[in-house]
Amino acid sequence: MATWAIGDIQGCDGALDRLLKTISFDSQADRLWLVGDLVGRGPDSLAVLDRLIDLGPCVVSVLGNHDLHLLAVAAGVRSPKAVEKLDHVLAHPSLAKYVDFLKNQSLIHVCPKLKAVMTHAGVYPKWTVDQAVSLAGEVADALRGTQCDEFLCHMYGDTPRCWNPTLSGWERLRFITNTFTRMRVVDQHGCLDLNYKDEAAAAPSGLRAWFDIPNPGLSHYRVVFGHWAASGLVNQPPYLGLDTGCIWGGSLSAVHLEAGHVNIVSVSCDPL
Ligand SMILES: [Mn+2]
Repeated sequence: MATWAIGDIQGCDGALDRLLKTISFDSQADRLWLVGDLVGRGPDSLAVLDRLIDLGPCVVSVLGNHDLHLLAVAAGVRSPKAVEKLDHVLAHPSLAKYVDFLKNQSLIHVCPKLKAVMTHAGVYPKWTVDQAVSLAGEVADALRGTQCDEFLCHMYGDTPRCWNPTLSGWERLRFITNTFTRMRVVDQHGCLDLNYKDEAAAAPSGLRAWFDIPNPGLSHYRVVFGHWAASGLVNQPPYLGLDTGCIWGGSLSAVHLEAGHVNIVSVSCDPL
């Protein structure tokens, strides 16, 4: 049995198919971890969702910003844009099934046995794993609750930039959602800068990648994430960034989590 973690798919079902064949993925024996952004921008988000639903319980995914965006558009609180290529999902008679599948994914997945944590963008440097799980649960409750559409409506925005445990209401949920799904760099006070999207190494002075800030709360855990295509593969123990830019004509990557070393398998992707 193997656990494979795969980077941002973003509707690239052809690449996902090739990658699963390359790693000889066996849905009866193996497990698949997905760092989120399953859909959006790529040619076939619908096929990705169908494939993942068909694969069943061997799939564990966390939600990315594009997945949440699909939920917001499906709820009618945001307008679809052609560039997202979500029309086939949104017009599908079984849209509710896809919405339900996404709403039942979390913002964080923790496996004590593998000593691994997975989120889409990262783990906020001031949070322990237990705190992160608890805070992610607040967003999961909002997504699955009766105020889901209101949450999706209030989810958008770059503020508050700084964490304060006394944050409440939509602002609290927005900060938590932004850290798990959009964070890349933080300033010296630990406040988010959600505008910077270039590679980590080129960050202007005063801004650092979230994974360059020591976080004793993550000790003994490997942290698997995606979202940062400009930085490509991040192999900086305990951090493992897997967005190798499939959507941009880069590659789709998988890593075998039980392997003693970082064993990366990649397939090349077609440019859009
Ligand atoms: Mn993303």
